[in-house]
Amino acid sequence: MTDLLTPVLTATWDAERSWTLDAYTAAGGYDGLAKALTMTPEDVVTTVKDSGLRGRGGAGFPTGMKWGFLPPADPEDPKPRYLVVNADESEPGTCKDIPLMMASPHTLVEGVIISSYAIRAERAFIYVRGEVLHVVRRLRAAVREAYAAGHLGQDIHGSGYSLELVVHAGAGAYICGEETALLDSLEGRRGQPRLRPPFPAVAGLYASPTVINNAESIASVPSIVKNGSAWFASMGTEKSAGFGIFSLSGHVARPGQYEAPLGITLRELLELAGGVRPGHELKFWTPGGSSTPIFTAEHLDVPLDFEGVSAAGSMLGTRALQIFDDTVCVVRAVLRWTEFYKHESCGKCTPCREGTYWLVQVLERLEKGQGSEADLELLLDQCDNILGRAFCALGDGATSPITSSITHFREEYLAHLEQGGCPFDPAASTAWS
Ligand code: L3W
Repeated sequence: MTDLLTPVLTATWDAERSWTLDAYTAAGGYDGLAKALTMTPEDVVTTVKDSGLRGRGGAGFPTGMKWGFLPPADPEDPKPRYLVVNADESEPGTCKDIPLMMASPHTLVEGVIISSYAIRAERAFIYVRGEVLHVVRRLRAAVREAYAAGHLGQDIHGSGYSLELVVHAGAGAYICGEETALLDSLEGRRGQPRLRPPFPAVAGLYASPTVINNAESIASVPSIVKNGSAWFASMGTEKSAGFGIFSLSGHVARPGQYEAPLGITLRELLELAGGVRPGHELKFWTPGGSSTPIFTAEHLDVPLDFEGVSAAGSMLGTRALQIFDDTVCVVRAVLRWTEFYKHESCGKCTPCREGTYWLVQVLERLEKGQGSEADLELLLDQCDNILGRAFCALGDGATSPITSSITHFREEYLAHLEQGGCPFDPAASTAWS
């Protein structure tokens, strides 16, 4: 089964002091940069385009195409170009970028340098979630090492290309993972989403052309440049090329990060991860974090690529596979997620700010068995009034677990009403038997 794994980003995570420049260089690190600097920036963009790499932050937008949206330099109105890495990993269940940056920060730093060279940016930022101070420290140490080795700064390796890289810590707000809220936060303002268009590629940081990509996307670039676009495209599926980190958490024997080609199934991943906890059965799971409609045991063989998951009614998202066994009350799990969205709503738009508040009110009474069957229709109506009407994806994301859980587990919602309370023992889901 382990032949299903494709360790590239994770290849050196178990090496001694894997986060240091010495360990990274010993494993062939910065070879991609050396090669990129022999290519033209346009050729690097073409390589990434041809590889088929799609954004690893949730939306799956083609990375090379996004880079290609930058307007051509205008001599009449010269503006700097920026690269911004979205490392504000905060989605419930999503836990791939933080281990990547802890175990192998130079993979990201090298990716930043190559990507900035490709788009002709001379200043780049890594925006890290505020709560993870250990990650901020580790990244800053890696950036210092990269400067000292001449990988960053003026005239990198005599190429004539210069880049300054800043690691910026956010203040711990989920909304700052939304790309335009992140840019506002980076500019020193309260993080709230901006209206798009204009997209950041046209008017981003300080109203200048900006490429903003997820940390895993940028960390994938060095291996693509080093090994070629055909190598990357030979993995995964035709439309979802390459590999990705699948994060298994919850009721699974060996939770953790499994790097595999897109298109792998949960059934295969569960075999690698030792299965669901002994004596229990898979009840429901998220394919890509809490913003993606939940799946059930019926979906074990859905190919985990962008098209496969969409065709089955959800989203690949961040490949955060949260596994829940038969001891878990789906209503309680959905209520917890919804409380998160209510807490994290930035308040800018009414459907999300008011809607998430009301979703929690109704879910709370249903979970306590105090509502009525009409509350299910009320919940669906509330979701309908948020979906597509919120300013950014946070509102839509809040509705996904609710609508999908009612589709798959309506009977369980009704059981709460019939019994006048939750039929599940919360202690059973946390005890590992
Ligand atoms: C230029 C155009 N650029 C699109 C760019 C756009 C962005 C990218 C994707 O949300 C999803 C969300 C979460 N010209 C363009 C263009 N772009 N058209 O393409 O844009 P979009 O709007 O499809 O997605 P998004 O706003 O980036 C991301 C879902 O991911 N998600 C989130 C997980 C959480 C994290 C985290 O913890 N950090 O990422 C999970 O499913 O719900 O749907 O760059 O500018 N014409």
